[in-house]
Amino acid sequence: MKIDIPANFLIGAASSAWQTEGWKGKKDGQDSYLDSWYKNEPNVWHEGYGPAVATNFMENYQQDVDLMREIHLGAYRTSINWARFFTDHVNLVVDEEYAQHIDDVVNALVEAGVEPMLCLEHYELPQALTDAYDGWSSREVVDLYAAYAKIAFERYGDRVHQWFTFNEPIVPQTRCYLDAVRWPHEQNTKKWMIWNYHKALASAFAVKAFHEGGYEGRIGCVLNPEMAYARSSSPEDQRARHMYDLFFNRVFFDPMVKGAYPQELIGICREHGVWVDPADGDLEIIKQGTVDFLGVNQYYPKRVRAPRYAWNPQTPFHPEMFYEGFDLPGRAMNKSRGWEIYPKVMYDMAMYLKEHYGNIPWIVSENGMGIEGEERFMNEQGVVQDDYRIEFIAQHLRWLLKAVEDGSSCEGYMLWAFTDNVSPMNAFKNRYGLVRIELDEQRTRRLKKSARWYQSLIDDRVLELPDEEGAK
Ligand code: BGP
Repeated sequence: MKIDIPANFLIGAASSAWQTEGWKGKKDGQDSYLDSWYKNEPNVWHEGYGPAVATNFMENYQQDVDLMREIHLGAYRTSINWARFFTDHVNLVVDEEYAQHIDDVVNALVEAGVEPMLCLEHYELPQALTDAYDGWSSREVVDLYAAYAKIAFERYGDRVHQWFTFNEPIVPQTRCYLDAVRWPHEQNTKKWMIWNYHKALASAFAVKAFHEGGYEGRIGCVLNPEMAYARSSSPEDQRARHMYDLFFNRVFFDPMVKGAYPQELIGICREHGVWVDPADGDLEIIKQGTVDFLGVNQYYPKRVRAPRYAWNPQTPFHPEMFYEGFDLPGRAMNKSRGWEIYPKVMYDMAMYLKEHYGNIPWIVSENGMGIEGEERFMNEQGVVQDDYRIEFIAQHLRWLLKAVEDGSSCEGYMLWAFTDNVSPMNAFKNRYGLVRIELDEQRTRRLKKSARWYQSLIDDRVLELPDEEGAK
């Protein structure tokens, strides 16, 4: 079976600053949240690898850009490392050396014909702002972020025309303050909600500033909605799905796309003492600062059922009160990552956006497959024969293209990731890249088989699937 890829459908790849850069040239006071976590809890990072060296993108970026050029990549998203962008985060003194590095990366991409996309925060909250204000707990950080956004637009806006305010803004506080599974292991559901809220507000300020500045292009946010599926058609399981969607998807979709929080969310949060009291005028900013488009990171389905046990009143309030995870028997799995593989998630998310969010323009900003021990699949020339990745991308793209055919306004697909890079805790355990990174001193790069296949997709604009798959 052959499927045509529309001529204007973007095919790119993504990464982030902290997962690639390494610490070369980093100055005192420039630790991000990730750097602090790595320093404070090194034992949970796979084989001790972490952000310290990463892929040494600081020194090796040109090699990556050359490889992007070689496979005709359409676009590359990375982030500005907010923690490194200033030498003084409170008085906003720009680190010219680091800012120049971003200039160099952007210029190299433009020169190579690869569209640069920049994200203002991919978990790189400066530790200095946590020390001074407890991070997003404080309204001050919203203002400092808004000021940072303006400086970034002013500096790079002439060459960068697609911006993202955050990558997965819900994630750090969910892991740290809701589930408390990550350093600093502080459980505080109200703080989780305050961080969600301040980030939505900060995003709105940045969007407004971008529009008011009259820059060319558009601005959105990269979200990680989890397409939620109920175990069964029972009203109880359906309600569990609804609640999961409300607390983890709509909590960002609604303010960012519709400009207001769902009343139901506000009501339940109030009931449990975890709602936030917005400052005067803030809700108006959220209303005015809705995004132009969305990036959607999509890896796996979230399956839920109604909870089987009554909530323990001694346990702090958690939305899990309303749902329980459910493992579908027989599901396909990526065992390296522990994530279910269900390519139809792309189609269902596309239809969800079409139905509930006015078919806002969007791209798949991340999708991909992290596999452990990829050296097993190297041929004699040292090229990883990652047929499983090709199959994974093909199946997901197939559903996405079907959604486009059915009227979804999805405009592109960006693979996570261009090169192998550092995952939170898993470090280099699971490899995601089209490009293999050796953990030698140079961090040697080599294209995998999937990179050449990706190139053929870009060049021929045809997705070919084995016939038996097409018949399924
Ligand atoms: C997304 C993040 C990425 C990346 C990816 C893969 O949630 O935006 O930064 O890490 O997931 O997940 P992981 O690295 O945990 O395997």
